[in-house]
Amino acid sequence: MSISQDLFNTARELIPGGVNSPVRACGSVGMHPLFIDRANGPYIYSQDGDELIDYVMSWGPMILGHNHPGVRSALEKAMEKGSSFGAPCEAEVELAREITSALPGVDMVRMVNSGTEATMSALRLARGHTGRNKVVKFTGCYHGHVDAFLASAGSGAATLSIPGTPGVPPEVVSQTILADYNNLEQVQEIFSREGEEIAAIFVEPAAGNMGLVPPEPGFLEGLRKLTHQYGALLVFDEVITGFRLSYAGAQGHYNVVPDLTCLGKIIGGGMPVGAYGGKKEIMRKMAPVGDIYQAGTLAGNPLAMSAGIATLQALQEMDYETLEQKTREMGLELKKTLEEKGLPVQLNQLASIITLFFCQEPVKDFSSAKNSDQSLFCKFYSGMREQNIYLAPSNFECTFNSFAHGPKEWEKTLEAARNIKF
Ligand code: KE4
Repeated sequence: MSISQDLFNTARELIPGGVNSPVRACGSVGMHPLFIDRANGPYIYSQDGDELIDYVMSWGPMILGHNHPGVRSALEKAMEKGSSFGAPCEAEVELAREITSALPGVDMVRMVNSGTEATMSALRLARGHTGRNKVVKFTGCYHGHVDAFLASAGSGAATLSIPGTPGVPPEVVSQTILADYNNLEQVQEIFSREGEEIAAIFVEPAAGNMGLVPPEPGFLEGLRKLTHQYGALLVFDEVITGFRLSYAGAQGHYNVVPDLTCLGKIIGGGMPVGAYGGKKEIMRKMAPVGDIYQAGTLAGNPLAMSAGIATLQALQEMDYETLEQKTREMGLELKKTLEEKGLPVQLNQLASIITLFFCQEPVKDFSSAKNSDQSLFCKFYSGMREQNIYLAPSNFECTFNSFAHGPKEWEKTLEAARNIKF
């Protein structure tokens, strides 16, 4: 038995499913998880001593690569001064300045400890600011495990929702309206019906939780126009896309400015950080200036701030366009390699993100993403992992490239795909 399998057996006695986040259990690909000892650059090293090329990259934060020297030394320096003060520190101001300087829609920002906290707080703020309770979200988009967003389509999309998981009372999701991603007409119909009651639209400006699904031309612009027209807020969940699609996030990439932005992942450089921000007149509704409450013991933690600052400062020097071009080339080569094996393959690629779907039709929303043949995906996943290429263990996640990956890793990745026997 491998060390990872042994650890997993022990972990399952102590931690639900043996993991601290469900997707890590590798349930949907029918394999046990690898327990990771360390990581460096584009590589992770399992407890079993295997070196793997990593395209999970901690689900997005590690865009610079693992164990980046600048991030590590910033953490080491910060650690010498202590780990938490429970009082304001300069690093919080510095990271707030980096974020507000980078994102067109963020003049003021509040730090929290996860993407979930960011979206939960932004939802409360949107409701408090507008005095409205209804919220629109899209099937297949994930905004963290916030009760109001753990909703399933009720009698059908574009109607009020039912709980998507036990433990969420029906009344909590009764104000959540689900629509289909990229279906602007459907959202227009929702707003013509109840737009005056809608506090906000929450949207991943490029969806990353049904696999990668970019917005169709005009979709984001249409949501912006609708929310302006009805006095609702447009909230971009940029937990994945922030500082990934460009240094100005998706809002800079698509030139659509939301009222509120949720962040996580990259802004923490691998440490637990989330944030939400927006226009000052909205953000000032938050306590202690305003009366909408949100708080957090470790929000703005000096270690996490130092890792975030070092990450964003390093990213300012990086060439996003070249990484995007290399990612596109790799995606197209993978698609070609798999198609030569007679497989139906759709490639969605945007910036340094790709997802391969095993289906005939283009993937533009959750229902078309679900057409991807999961048995082919599992074969692809296991075939790549057996050759030490580490992909996300779900077809509804993203493959993340990084500034640490190079020709050697990309060639090994393509070679591994060529070797798989389907
Ligand atoms: P966290 O609470 O996990 O930091 O962030 C929640 C979140 C919010 N918004 C978006 C667009 C997200 O993708 C996420 C979290 N992403 C998942 C993977 N797609 C995290 C992996 C996991 O759940 O273990």
